[in-house]
Amino acid sequence: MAEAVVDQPAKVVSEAHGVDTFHPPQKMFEKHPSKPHISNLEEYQQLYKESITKPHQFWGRKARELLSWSRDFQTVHSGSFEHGDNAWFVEGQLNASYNCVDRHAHADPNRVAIIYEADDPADGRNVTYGELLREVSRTAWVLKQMGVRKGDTVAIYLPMIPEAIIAILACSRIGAIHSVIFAGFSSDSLRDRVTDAGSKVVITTDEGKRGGKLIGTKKIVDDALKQCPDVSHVLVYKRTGSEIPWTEGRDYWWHEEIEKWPAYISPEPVNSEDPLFLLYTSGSTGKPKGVLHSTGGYLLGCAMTGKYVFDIHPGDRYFCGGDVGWITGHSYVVYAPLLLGVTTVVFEGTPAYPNFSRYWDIIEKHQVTQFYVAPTALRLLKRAGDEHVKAQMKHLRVLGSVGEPIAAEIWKWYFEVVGHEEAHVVDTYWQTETGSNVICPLGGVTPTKPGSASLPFFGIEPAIIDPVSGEEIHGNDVEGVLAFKQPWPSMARTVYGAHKRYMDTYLNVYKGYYFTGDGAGRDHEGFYWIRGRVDDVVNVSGHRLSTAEIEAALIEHHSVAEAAVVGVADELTGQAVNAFVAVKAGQDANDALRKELIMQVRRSIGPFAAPKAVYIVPDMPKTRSGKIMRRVLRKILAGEEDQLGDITTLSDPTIVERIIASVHAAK
Ligand code: 6R9
Repeated sequence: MAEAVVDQPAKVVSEAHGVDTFHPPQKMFEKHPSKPHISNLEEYQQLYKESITKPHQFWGRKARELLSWSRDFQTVHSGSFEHGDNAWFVEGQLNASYNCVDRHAHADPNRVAIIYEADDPADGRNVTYGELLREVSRTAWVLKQMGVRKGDTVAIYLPMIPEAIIAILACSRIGAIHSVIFAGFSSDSLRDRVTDAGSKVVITTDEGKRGGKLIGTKKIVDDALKQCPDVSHVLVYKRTGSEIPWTEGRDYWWHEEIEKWPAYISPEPVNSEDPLFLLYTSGSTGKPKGVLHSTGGYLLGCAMTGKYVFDIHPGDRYFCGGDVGWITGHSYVVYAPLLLGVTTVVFEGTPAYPNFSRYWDIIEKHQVTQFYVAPTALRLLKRAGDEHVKAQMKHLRVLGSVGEPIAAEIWKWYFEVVGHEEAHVVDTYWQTETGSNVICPLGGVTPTKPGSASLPFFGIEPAIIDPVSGEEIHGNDVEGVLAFKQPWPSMARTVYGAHKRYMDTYLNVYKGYYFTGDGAGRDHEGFYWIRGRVDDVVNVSGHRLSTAEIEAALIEHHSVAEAAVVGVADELTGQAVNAFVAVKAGQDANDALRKELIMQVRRSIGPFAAPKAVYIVPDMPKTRSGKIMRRVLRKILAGEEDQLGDITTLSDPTIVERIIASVHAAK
């Protein structure tokens, strides 16, 4: 049992550093169906040590324990960072859809695999593992009949409906590579991704439904395909039944096609290193990169983190609010829960529709045990007010956070107001390229500090590097950029068609390391604090400041809803801090508030970090996945409003004009 942890009080204040340490709450253990997979921090440390010093032994054992292989492997790992040729479970063969579906369908066909929570709370349905096997098989047949072969890429442009999972698994069933494109992307972005991947088949819906609004997905596909002559087939799932344009001989209805085929197709065994999927992600410059993940290593990363970070146990109902169009949706809506044979919630809507209680109502209704979301959503919901959080949500054991640093204030709100201090908050740091969580607490095990992603996951050996000298900085209480010293199974293998770009972005920056692109600190206890992308670092009079840290200070002010900080060139200090702030409803935006905010940062971090200017704006320029595009803010301040670059990925491109107007009014 987890006595060592359970006996701790829920919260201990480390006075010397002024940071609170939280232990997994006692109540979490009381409502637990059994107990966490790992008993205590010491057991984590032992296993962690084994994963670093004997990775072959550790990963070989875990790969056999958590995945089913149609052919066993002899070589656990080969290759190196230097050569960019890492390979895992080399001789092994397996099939992703078999691991996600068949194993559980055989054991218990009536177990619910997917809870589909539709945009309209009155709609939705459940899909059992037995049904999932039949649906995936039929769809796999359809793809095959359309000419899709092992190693081909299939573009999936679908909203958050069960068919997105079915399409993903149907690809993997026949050894095809899925390339999911977030269904909020414009037709131009879709075109670029379909072309780069060379996809000949596109899967979409007639329309999507989100937050009560209709999205013309098929129309966007049609626009994109005007410039994709190689696409031969479009498979269209009927979601709303609206009239849509149709191209005979190219477009096919999902429901008509699947009827023609048997409910079973045998899974195609693939080599462990065969690609499973491509996912496009934006770099700091240039065109989006098609990050490629291979099969065995990626699946193991998902299963391992699902099990240990989220404490997944049989019978759990797991709800990740991420979209399948992003890596969070791939790993934690689809693969982790299904590999472990539990129920995953697929939510089509938004947290604000029909009202701000939507997430909490879903969690209550389906007795969700683990919830995983980005801080941006939590900020929105906190701003909306605690009165929307009426649900008890008493089955929740783990509350995850992902995608950006979570400010202590938001962390505490998540823990207290959402979790009633009965669930363990896990702030998970990772990237599209890492495949699965890399720095993260283990649910029910690791003590946490609000704002710290805590300790490395198994097999991850972090290094803090001095960006100026390029040397690793050893010891604790250090700051620098974050890199990893040894390969891990779920790391991306290449950038599709651009291996040199892969090498230059991740492996050639610091020889012998994988470079994350993030700044990080390691505190006196070895806990990691992610400071944000290194391109968001501001250097003021030789003080290296994290924009995230200043933002966290600003957000502590009771009037502030969201804050974004950028560095602008300054004659005197090299760079100066400029802050953009969106205030809560009903708060006045005036000079007094600006002064208070500057004081807030001075108080919280130090006078050197004080913003030189504070702009109060109606909202932030955010990508559809909720990340603030600071590049846009920097350009506006530099007076380069005509050189904003690609802003089509903003969730609301019209916000830019309004921000420009606010900045001009203030100047
Ligand atoms: C999973 C995901 C990756 C970047 C990453 C970092 C930021 C992600 C974070 C976090 C602080 C966390 N990031 N998780 N920063 N704390 N818990 O978001 O993948 O879209 O590729 O973004 O997101 O900057 O480098 P991706």
